[in-house]
Amino acid sequence: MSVLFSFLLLCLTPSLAWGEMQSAFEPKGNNAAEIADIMWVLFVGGSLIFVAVIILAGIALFGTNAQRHVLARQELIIGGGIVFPVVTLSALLVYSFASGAIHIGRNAAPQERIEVIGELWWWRVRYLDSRGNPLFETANELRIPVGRAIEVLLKSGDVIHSFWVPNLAGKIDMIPGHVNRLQLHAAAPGVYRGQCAEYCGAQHAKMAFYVIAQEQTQYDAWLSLQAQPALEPADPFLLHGRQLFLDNRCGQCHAVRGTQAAGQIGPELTHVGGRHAIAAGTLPNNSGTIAGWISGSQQIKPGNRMPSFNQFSGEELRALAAYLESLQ
Ligand code: HEC
Ligand SMILES: [Cu+2]
Repeated sequence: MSVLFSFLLLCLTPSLAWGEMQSAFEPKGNNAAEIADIMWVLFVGGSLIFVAVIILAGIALFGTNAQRHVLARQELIIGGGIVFPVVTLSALLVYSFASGAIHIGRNAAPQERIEVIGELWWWRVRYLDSRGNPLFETANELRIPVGRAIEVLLKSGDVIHSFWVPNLAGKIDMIPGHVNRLQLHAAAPGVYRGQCAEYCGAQHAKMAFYVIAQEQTQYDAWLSLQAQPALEPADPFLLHGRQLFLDNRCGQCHAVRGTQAAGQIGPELTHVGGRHAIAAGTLPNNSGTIAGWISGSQQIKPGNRMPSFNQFSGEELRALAAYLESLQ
């Protein structure tokens, strides 16, 4: 009974995990599609064999004497007990290794390289030129052009993290002192959620990010915008916000290119207003959530490296948040 129950549960699991957001069952790129194929072959093959074994066990327990004699024949025992598992398991091994090798070998010459460094508990992202020198830095978001292979260099600044965007690729650990490589390929434009997949401390669950796949022209426009320094605010309210940012030592931890703020401890904020989310996928990005984060970051993500700043008046907080939101 319990065997049957666990089998039913097993059949249900994929359907529970089905969904629009962040799912390995809905591949949207070459590598993810290959992984999904391997998974289905193993799952369906395993299920068929499981059913066959249960039927044989049923015959052995409840069959007539004649049926049981058939089961006890030496050919069946050697064939079903030795030859079949050896052949099937070897074939599956070769199949999954071969697919894995294709998956690494294909797209062998990536045109774009992005470095992603796991931090407690967010993602430092650096776009690199063809010689591997950084073009600019951003955080918690990767933009990639649709249909092209992007190589992601994965590192860690502290503990082991793991980089996983289920709709686009497999999961690879980010290990301190070591560089792992992963190919990202998106077949269609979209916003794909990723998640740290290796427990890395108290706020591990709030260490997510987004991969935004765009058509080449939009992507190129984004790239050239990111390389620019921050916009000079025209509005006095935004200028006040910038002054507050500079006067309250936000720049000790954050960089805003084009200002004196050049801190390296926290995410780079030069174009923070254009990102999909803040605090590593924890909150949507708008002036309200930015204000909430500044005044209550320790309530939202306890233990993270940014202190809560509760010295600001409502007006000051609004100006500060509006300034950051304006950094598109
Ligand atoms: C001691 C270092 C430190 C100081 C000082 C600091 N921050 Fe932060 N800040 C961080 C860290 C670290 C994060 C990332 C936290 C996380 O997501 O886990 C962060 C995240 C943020 C984010 C979200 C960025 C994103 O893309 O996710 C904003 C906005 C921000 N800080 C604004 C400010 C402002 C405004 C000030 C000054 C009032 C400030 N910070 C002062 C360290 C600091
Ligand atoms: Cu992590």
